[in-house]
Amino acid sequence: MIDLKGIAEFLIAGNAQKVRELVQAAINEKVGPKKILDEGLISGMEVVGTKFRNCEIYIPEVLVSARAMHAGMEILEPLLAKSGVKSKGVFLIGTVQGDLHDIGKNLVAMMMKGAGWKVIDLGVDVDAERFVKAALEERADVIGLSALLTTTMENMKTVIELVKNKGCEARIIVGGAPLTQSYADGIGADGYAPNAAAAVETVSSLL
Ligand code: B1M
Repeated sequence: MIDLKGIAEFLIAGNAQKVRELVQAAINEKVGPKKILDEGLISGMEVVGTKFRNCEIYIPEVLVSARAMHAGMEILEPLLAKSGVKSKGVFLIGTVQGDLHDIGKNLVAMMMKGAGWKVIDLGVDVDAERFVKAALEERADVIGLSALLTTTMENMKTVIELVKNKGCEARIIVGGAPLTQSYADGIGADGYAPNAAAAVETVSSLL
């Protein structure tokens, strides 16, 4: 009996070992990788996102669930690639130039991956040229900019301007502790999200 619900439940509980075992068992039983992804891993990560947004769980629990998600994805990813399953789109993310904070950015990346996006993480201290070059090369649908410092959040505007000047059509979402919706509007971002769960919703609403 294939236990896709169990995969979701163990992912929510952050049990990477069990997620790995159940994903492998489902593959052995010839369940399609897309079905395992949607009804097991993504379904579990959606619950994690909702609980996080409602403050029923906190960052450590999300990180543990994300680790369980990775454990399942490690097995599934090659099969998904082989079966030609399409991701929801390409999401490029990085922390802007001068800023080394990456915990929040990593959470957003994990949640987006959990929601079925191909995520390209450029890391920290990423300048505008690198964002644009990568967005064009990878044909990014959405670029995510993270900043934790009041001094570096200004660098988001530089990225947004360069993206537009270079004719890159990717939409841009911004986030990070010092950001607000009105700041995001002021610098011409397409979207703003106050947390990682909201980022998934905002990105989906942009396309
Ligand atoms: Co730094 N730091 N820090 N720091 N640090 C802050 C941000 C600060 C508020 C602390 C303080 O003074 N109270 C302050 C900023 C003040 C300001 O600008 N007004 C500060 C400072 C000043 C500094 C240094 C300048 C300190 C120094 O050297 N004198 C220095 C700067 C280094 C640099 O970046 N160039 C520095 C260094 C560091 C460490 C390296 C030690 C470490 C970072 C480690 C790492 O990230 N790998 C660090 C840490 C850990 C913090 C605090 C304590 C925690 C940040 C964090 O990870 N929060 C922070 C104080 C605080 O916030 N309490 C602080 C948890 C994380 C999950 O939240 O990143 O906000 P957050 O992400 C959230 C949302 O904001 C949102 O979703 C996430 C999850 O829900 N989000 C997005 C984030 N990115 C998003 C992108 C999106 C959407 C949503 O779309 C793309």
